[in-house]
Amino acid sequence: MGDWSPIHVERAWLRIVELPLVSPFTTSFGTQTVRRALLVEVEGDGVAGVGECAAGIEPGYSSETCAGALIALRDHILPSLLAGPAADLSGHAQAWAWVRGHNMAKAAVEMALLDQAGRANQQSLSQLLGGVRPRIGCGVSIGIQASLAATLLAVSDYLAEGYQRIKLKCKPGYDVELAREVRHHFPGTPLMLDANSAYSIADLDELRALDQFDLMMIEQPLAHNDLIDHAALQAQIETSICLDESVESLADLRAAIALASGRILNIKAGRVGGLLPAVQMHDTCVEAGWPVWCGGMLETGIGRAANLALASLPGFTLPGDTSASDRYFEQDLLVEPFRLASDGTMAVPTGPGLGVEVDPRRLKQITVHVEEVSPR
Ligand code: OSB
Ligand code: MG
Repeated sequence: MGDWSPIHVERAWLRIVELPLVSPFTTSFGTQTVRRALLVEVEGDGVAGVGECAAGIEPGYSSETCAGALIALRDHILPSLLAGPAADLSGHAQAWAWVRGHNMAKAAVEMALLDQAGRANQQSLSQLLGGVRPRIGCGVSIGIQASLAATLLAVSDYLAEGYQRIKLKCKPGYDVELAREVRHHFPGTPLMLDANSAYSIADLDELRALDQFDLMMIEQPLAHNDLIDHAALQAQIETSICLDESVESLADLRAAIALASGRILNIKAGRVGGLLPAVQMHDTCVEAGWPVWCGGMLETGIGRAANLALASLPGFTLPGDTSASDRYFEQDLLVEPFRLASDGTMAVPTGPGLGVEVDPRRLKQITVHVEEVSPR
């Protein structure tokens, strides 16, 4: 982590934007047709920064929502920050350390501060975090489709674009045939499933049936807050379990490693309370021999830039859910959308901070709410 001089946060704004998705995204917990994102904008010492909150509209992935995060930031997190003196990032983070939970809200303001600090110090976020890779291998996450035929078509389209691995959302009853068909048509393709907590340990036979399809992993098969049953399951299936929802803190991760609740971690800065906590988890996983990859929450180009910077760290050895802007949106909110190269990689931004430029006209078009936060 590079050093930089202390920086003030003089003003802060909360903005909600809505971007329609190119196609509905269905998981075991629901369907999204639009990405509603809460943005945190900060300004101080003449330098601005912006961060994106990962929370969605409904609390189906975690307990956080866009609306709840707005209240947590407006009434609790940002007033603490605006009241404080100039500080470096860990000093600023102290201002909200007293707030329990609200990881996605904290991560959003942390992202804005890192963007501001990077811009003030002419360093990219990747540099600030200790990134080593200029390009990231990208996978794609495919929602539950209306038919198997539609799924096969989506897989073939994404592979043609270059994506390096395919993740299929699954749920009980929509899993074994899905994996069989996709594996049959795409024999050598790196393939994985994500259940978003849709199973219980009673579904052992159904989950064990997936062992025959040479999956890279199955993501979060069991309850969002479980580690014990995941350990029991991992001991009885060959496919590696990747944890997502179950790991929200370093304490969770240490327990998961000690219990062998899985073998791989999906790291999302939002879920774990920020990019710096995410880096700590990366370090812990590297030490434990757990490969990691960068997950996604259907972010706009702002959150996507942060994901790419995080994924440039050395332990991110597996392709992540860091897909190109056009996989999500007709038009992103950036001047230059993120594009996938034909080898399935994307460039990590190199400009200061997040290294992306928000298109002001586009931003205005998609803004549904904006307010300035008052100090305490
Ligand atoms: O479980 O990884 C997940 C999207 C929203 C909420 C949870 C998840 C996802 C995805 C899509 O799988 C990842 C992406 O492409 O951003
Ligand atoms: Mg997941």
